[in-house]
Amino acid sequence: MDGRAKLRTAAAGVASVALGAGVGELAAAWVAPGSSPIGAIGDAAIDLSPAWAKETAIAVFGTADKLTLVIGIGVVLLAIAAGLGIAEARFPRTGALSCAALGLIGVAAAVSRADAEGLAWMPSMIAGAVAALTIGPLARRGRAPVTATSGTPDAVTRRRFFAWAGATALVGVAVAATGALLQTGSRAAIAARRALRLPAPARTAPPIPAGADLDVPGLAPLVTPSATFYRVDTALIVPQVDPAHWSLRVHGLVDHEVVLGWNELLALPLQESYTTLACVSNPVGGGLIGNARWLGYPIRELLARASPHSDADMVLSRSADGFTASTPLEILTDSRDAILAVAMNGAPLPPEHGFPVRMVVPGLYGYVSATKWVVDLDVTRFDRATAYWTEQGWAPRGPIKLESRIDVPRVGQTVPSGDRMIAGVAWQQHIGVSKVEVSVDDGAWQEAELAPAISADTWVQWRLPWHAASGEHAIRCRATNRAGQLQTAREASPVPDGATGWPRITVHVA
Ligand SMILES: Nc1nc2c(c(=O)[nH]1)N[C@H]1C(S)=C(S)[C@@H](COP(=O)(O)O)O[C@H]1N2
Ligand SMILES: [Mo]
Repeated sequence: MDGRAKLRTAAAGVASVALGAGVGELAAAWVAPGSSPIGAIGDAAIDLSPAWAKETAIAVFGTADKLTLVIGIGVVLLAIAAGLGIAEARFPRTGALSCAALGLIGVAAAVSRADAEGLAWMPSMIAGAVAALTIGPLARRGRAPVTATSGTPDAVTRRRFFAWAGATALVGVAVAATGALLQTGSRAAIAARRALRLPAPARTAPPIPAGADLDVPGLAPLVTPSATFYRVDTALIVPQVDPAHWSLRVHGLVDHEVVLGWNELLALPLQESYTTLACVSNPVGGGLIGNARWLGYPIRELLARASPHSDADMVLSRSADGFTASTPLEILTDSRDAILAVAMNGAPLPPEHGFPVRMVVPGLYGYVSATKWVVDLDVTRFDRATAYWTEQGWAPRGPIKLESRIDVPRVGQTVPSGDRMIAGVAWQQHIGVSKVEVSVDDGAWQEAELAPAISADTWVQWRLPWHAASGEHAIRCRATNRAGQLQTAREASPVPDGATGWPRITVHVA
């Protein structure tokens, strides 16, 4: 390759990487605003660089240190990209593979963050893939077209190459700018969440009773880690609410309208409690349920300030993205731990679980109570207002039904014969579970060992030793609540107010 061909293939590399990085930034704005490729690599660079380097950077660049870092990363990346373009033209695929590797570095940087989103890997993965797919064809165009007579590309093919490379780079810059613009809204929210120091609870959660976690391998842990907690909402893009601009308005059928700001909320006496959330869409045996330790302020106290009128019977909560839930007023004003939660399992709410503030109400399915990114409480009446899912045919009120689940053995699992354990969970929040029974192969119901509950607002674990003989076996379970009611055997689908039926699994014993 002559010098000019080298220049063109270098330009091909720069254009491809610009396109990849641009698409990656756009993808980040869409699926994981805390994990943009450049941002993730920049944060990793900050974490990995020695203290003196950070101090020098701050001393030299002051508050522009982050911008300088981003520009620096950009320059280094483009220099690498130029080299990759030349390499790709010489040794086809080396540039493409290196682009993919660059993407993987971004993925590693993004997923290793303490607060990585579930899709944190995606933006850098997409960036690497786009650059890898673009660099080959573009580098070929930069290098190959030569005329027979002079041995160099004629003016037309040269122009055509630069048109292609220029368009690629331009599209890259345009999508990067769009992505960066779309991320500006999230940036303040992400920064605020990272900087937040949670206040100490005025009342801590009761200690978990000894033996509440049976520690059976394969059994759902008693407290669900936030990273694996189920997520259900109507938001395609996770709303990014900056707490500095957050407020909650309580209005409607009240004597006094109340507006609560973020700092005011944090200054109130906050309480910790364990509550098991469940989704009405959870089928029998399903995983749309999780138990966490929440920190928040009792909604009851806030409503007392507003002083609801005697004809009010419902609170329509609304989120920043327009979701609504209808919660019976009496449930929000009785003694249960219905709270405006700011923390989950000891950390600020993850953005996808409602940062900065969500509702948590023991005993009700999420669709009528657990509003994430909550900004408005309208005190109203069931005959005057309807919530999001009620308009889609779901019940206006959603008390959680008594249910149980078999976690061990897993559905369809093959287990070795011998002494095994059957284990699972059971729940009816705010009422509590008093008994779980198990039947193997339609035999007599045997009472399982029930672990102590954290509270009536949480699920409980249970287990039963089982001597497994080889062959196919069917296992069923059923719970009884603390009011003495047996879980119904009647099978109902989730619509309109929650699934029922006894869980049944079949296992193969070898
Ligand atoms: N803003 C908002 N809040 C919402 C929803 C939603 O779609 N939007 N879904 C609700 C439903 S149906 C459930 S089951 C719970 C789930 O909470 P999680 O995603 O934190 O597990 O959130 C509730 N809160
Ligand atoms: Mo739900």
